[in-house]
Amino acid sequence: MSRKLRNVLVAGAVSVLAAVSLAVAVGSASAATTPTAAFTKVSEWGSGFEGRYTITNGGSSTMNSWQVSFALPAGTTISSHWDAARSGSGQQVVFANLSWNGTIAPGASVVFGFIGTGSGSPTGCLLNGQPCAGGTQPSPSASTPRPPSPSASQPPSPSASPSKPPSPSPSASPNPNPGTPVAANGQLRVCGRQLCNKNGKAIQLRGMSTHGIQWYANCATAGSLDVLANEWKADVLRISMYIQEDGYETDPRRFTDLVHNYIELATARGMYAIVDWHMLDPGDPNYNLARAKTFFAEVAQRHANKVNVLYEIANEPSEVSWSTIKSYADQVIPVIRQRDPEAVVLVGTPDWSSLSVSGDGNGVATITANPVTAGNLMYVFHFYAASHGSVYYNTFAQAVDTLPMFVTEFGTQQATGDGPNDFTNAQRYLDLMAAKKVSWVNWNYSDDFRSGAVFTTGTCATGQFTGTSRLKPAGTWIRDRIRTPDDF
Ligand code: IDC
Repeated sequence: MSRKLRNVLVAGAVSVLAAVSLAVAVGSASAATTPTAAFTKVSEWGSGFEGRYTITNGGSSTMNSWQVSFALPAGTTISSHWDAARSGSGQQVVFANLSWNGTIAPGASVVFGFIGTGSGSPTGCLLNGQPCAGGTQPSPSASTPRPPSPSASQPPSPSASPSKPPSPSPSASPNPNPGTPVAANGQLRVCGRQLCNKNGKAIQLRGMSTHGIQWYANCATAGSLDVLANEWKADVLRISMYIQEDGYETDPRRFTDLVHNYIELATARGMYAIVDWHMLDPGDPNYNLARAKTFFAEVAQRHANKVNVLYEIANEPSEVSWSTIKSYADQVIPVIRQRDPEAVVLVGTPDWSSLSVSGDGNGVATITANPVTAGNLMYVFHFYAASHGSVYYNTFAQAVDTLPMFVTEFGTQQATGDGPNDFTNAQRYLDLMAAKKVSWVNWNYSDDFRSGAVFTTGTCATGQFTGTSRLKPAGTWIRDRIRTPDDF
C-alpha cells in the first residue's frame, strides 16, 4: 500500500471515529444538521461571473440524489455549466446530479458550477425542496416525528441512469471506479526508465489531450469524458491549459478552477490526469515561472490525496537551452513535491519538446549529462507523423533506451495539427512505444476544423460523442488504438 493511500485510510478511520463520537454527542442533544448548498461567486468580470454551489451532506444518512433550484433576477442568465444536469425554465433554474455524483456520504461534499451572464445572484435556493441554508432536524430518538428524508422525497434525477448504480462522489474516495485504469494501477512512479504502477510493473498509458480549454470547453464535458473513459477506454486525459492566447494569464482564478474541475471529472471516471502547463510563446518557461509556481502550488495542494494526477510543467519550450529549462524545472518541481511528494512530473525538452531535433540538435546526451535534479520524473517528446521522419524517429528511439520518456502530445498529421495523415509513420512510432512501454497522448479531443482534432466541426455543440459517425479519419484511427486492451 502506498504511503499516500495509507495516510488517506488512516485519516478516514480517524474521521469515522470522530463522526461516530460526534453523532453520539449530537444524538444526546437530539438534533442533527441537514444538508446544505452554499453559493459563491468564484470570480466576476464586467459582463459575467463564475458561480459555484457546494452541496455538503451535514446529515447523518447518505444522500442518493440531489437537486438545487433557485431564481435568477431578470437580465442574469446562465451560459454554461458543469457537473450537474440543468432544467427549469425562464429565470427559474434547476440543477440535478449526474449519474456519478448523486451519492454524498455524511460529511462529504459535491461541487457544481456555472458561468453567468449579467451581475445578479441566485435567490430562493432550495436543496431537495428544503432551504439551502439547512438547519437542524430532530434526531430519530426525539419525540417529535422526523420529517421525511430530503433525498428520499425527491424523484430520481433525470440524468441518473437506472441501470448503473451511482458511483461515489469524486471527493468521497481517491479511487472511486473499480476496474478502471486508476483502480488497477494506483499511484504511479518512475522505475528506471519506465512508468510503473503501484505493484512495480512497467505499464503504458494511452489517451487523449483536450484542445485548449479556453476554446473547447464544450468538447471536454462530463458526457464527452464518459465516452472517452467508457467507450474509448482511455487511461489518461491531458488537460491542456494554455498560458497565453487567452489562457491562464487572462484569468488565473478561472483557469485554475477549470483545471480542478477536469481533474475531478477524470478522477470520477478512473482516468489519470495530466495537468499540462501549455506554454508555447514565449518559449522560455522562466518567463512564466512565478505564474507556474502559483498555479502548481494550488493544484498540488488540492489534489495531493489523489493518486492519478501527473504534472507536465512546460508543454513546449523553444529557443532556450536545456540548462535554462532545467533551471525552471529545478524551481517548479519542489513547489509540487512539497505538497504532493509522490506525483510523477513530466518535463518538456528543447525545441518544442523535440529533444532538440527541431533545432537541428540531439538533446539526449545533453540531458543525460545534466539531468533535472529531482527524481520520479520523465522527459517529454512530441511528434507529428506527417512532418517528423527518420531523424526525429531515430532520436526518439535512442531516447527511449536512455531516458524515462513520455509522449504527451502527438498527431498523425503535420506539425500544424492539420493536413494529410501519415498513418504509416504514426504506426511506426506507436509500435516502438508499445514495444518499449512508452506512454502516449494524442492531440486532440475537440472539433477544431483541423484534421488532428478527432471530431468533425460542430460535434461538441450537439453532444453526440459516442460511436464513430462524428469522427474524422484521425479520430477513428486513434480511437481504435486507444481501445486496444491494456497490459496492466
Ligand atoms: C495548435 C492548435 C491550434 C492553435 C495553435 C496555437 O491546433 O488551434 O491555434 O496550436 O496554439 C503543438 C502545440 C499545440 C498545437 C499543435 C498543433 O503544443 O498547441 O496546437 N502542436 O499545431 N506542438 C506541435 C504541434
